[in-house]
Amino acid sequence: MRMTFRWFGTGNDTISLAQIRQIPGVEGIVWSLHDMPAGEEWPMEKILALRDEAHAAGLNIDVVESVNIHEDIKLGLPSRDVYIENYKRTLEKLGQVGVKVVCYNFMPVFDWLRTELHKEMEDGSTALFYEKSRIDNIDPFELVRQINENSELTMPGWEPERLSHLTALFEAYKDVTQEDLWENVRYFLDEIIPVAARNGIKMAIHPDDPPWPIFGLPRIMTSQANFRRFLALHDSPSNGITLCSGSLGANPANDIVSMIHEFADRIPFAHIRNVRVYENGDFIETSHRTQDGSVDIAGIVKAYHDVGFTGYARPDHGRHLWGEVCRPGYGLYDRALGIMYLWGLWDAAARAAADAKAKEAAV
Ligand code: DNO
Repeated sequence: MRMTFRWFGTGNDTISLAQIRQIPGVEGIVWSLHDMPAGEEWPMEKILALRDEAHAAGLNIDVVESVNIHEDIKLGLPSRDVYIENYKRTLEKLGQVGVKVVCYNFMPVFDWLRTELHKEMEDGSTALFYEKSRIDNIDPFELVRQINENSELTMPGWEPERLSHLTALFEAYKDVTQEDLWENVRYFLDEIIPVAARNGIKMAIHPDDPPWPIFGLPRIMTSQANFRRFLALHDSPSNGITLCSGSLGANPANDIVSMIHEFADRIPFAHIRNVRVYENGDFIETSHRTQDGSVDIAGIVKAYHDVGFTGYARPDHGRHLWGEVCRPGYGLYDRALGIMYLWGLWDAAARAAADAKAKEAAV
């Protein structure tokens, strides 16, 4: 397991590279060019500048999250080919600077979705919260207005620029079914995966968050069966998944340990976090500790150890602690605590395996 930490860039993040460097066992940042609109080719100068900055701080740039997919690709419009060509050029450049994994998602219109960014918990910390009945009953335009009003730094995927075309987007998706989305993702993979493979890159699709359709928009990356179908669309090590325990964990029917065992060699990137799921379908993002939420983080880390996971991992969203002002879900403190918990579980699993081996050898 190679530990990384998501970083939004100088001037765009409250956390410095020097701080990240001091978290035990972190070897790289998970980065993106956050000012590049989806569909545009990334300029090499910007990629090189980011690389030099990270390397000067002693951190690698092996993982990109995300190179976003233009809506025309998800919609399957004829104009998609231009955006797919741009995507290929970007992948070639990323391959040249040594990027190994590119995370992306195929969610129509919205990326991740929450109803509250600072829900107060019993201990006084705050966390990201999803209230199911509110989503079921709210007009998406009103939700976007509220989110943008209350957030100092926008959430990734919720940039005002992207959401300014909301009306047109809803109209465009009106007749798009889940099967259409499957067909459109297949078309994208057929074009992209050979280029990724040639450039030493593993593509890693992120699950939909939450893993069910919202506002009548189709969502397909939601379950073990659907990931199986997705991986079969293009049977190449470069066609992989970002296994996000928090996104998938919002649906208690998802068995993440089973997914790790089934998809082991197709998981180049793991997002590890916990959520507490309530009976009414609400969920809140808790600390990483197993007992604090509904997701078996201890079982998940052990499963990664058992399958010999050598991919990249990062702690995912944390709570906001100790008065920290930061991007929603992306503070320093709780994610650093999360990393130490993940290492603790990993090291314990490694020790148990070594002890068992020694015992066997002694018999
Ligand atoms: C939220 C993130 C997502 C993720 C994208 C991947 O915090 O996990 O925004 O980066 O869905 O493309």
